[in-house]
Parts: sequence; structure tokens; C-alpha cells
Amino acid sequence: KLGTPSLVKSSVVDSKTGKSVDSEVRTSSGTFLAYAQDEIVARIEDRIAHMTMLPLEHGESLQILKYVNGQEYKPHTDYFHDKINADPAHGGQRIATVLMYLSTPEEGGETVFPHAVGEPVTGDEWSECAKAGLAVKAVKRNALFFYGLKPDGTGDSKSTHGSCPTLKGEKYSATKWIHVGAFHKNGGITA
Ligand code: PD2
Ligand code: ZN
Repeated sequence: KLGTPSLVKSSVVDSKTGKSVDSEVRTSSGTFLAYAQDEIVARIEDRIAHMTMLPLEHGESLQILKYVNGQEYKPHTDYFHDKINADPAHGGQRIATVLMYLSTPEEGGETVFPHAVGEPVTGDEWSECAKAGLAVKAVKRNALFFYGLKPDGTGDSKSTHGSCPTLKGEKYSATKWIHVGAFHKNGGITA
């Protein structure tokens, strides 16, 4: 409800310029909330910091995403491939991601990790896209936490992940991208 009035077509970070650009890679709509926008958001942000053991101020503000009618986010990494966004003045690289599912789509919408180590999921209950690797179903009230960097601070390509097309129903999710250092201090950007 907080995100719906300001949803706009999602963008991605251009790896050459570091700027936000429109892309076929990401067809969802989304919006950033403000930090601690209300008491519930503040409590969620606090719980994320406790659960991940990563400081509150290392997180970007929460991003609300909506996927319908086959919309998806093709496999990507959450860590940056450009120098501008990985700037230490804005917290450096993204170290980890917490993804919260706010609704349960009827079909599709899984989060898939095509390069992760382990057996791909199988069976009729998964969409074709999810069968490309390890996958997690979008189920309201569940959350997913994963690291994008290796312990030496370099990007872990095995963290590559995507949102499979939402084939039936609506998927709403909330993303908390977390950086190595303080993000919103030092004039951190929020979009
Ligand atoms: O909404 C998702 O499932 C999803 C999948 C992959 C979100 C993100 N990435 C993201 O916000 O980075
Ligand atoms: Zn992602």
C-alpha cells in the first residue's frame, strides 16, 4: 500500500556509466520507500539489521517491486560492475541482499540462482525458468538472505539470481540491498 502510489517502470544500473537506465532485463515496476518511512518500515529495517548482523546504516532504503503479466528480472548480480556505484563514499559494494515476499503469485515469480552450487529444482510445482538452478518460491511473509560478495570482498558470480516471470497472479516483493560500509551516511543515493 505504501509503494503502490509511486510505482514506476524499474531501471537497472548501466555497467559503463553507472547511471540508472531502462532495460528489457527488468520489466517490473518499483519504487523506493524512505528510511523508516513509518513505524512498521522502521521495525522491519531494524529486524533486517539484527537478522543479517549487518549495520542498519549499511542498507539502502527498502525497494518495493511489483510483477504481473510475465514481468521478470533476468539473472543479474546485485553487486556493481561499475566503479561509480561501488564508490566508498556511498558504502562501497553491495555485500548482501534481503528479499521479502509480500504476496504469493499463483504461478511463477520464483527467485532463481542459475549458477549456484547444488541440484536444480525439479517437478511440476516449479516454472520452467526456476528449473535453471536453485530456486525459492515467492511466498508471502517469507524472506531470502544471500551474500553477493566472497569473504575477500570480490563479487561472487554464483550469487547471480533473477525473478522468474510472474505467470499468474501478482508478485510484490521488497528488497533491502546492503553495502560493505555506511550507505545513507556520507550523502548516500537512494535511487
Ligand atoms: O523480486 C525478486 O524476486 C528479485 C529477484 C532478483 C529482486 C531482485 N533481484 C533485486 O531486487 O535485486
Ligand atoms: Zn537482484
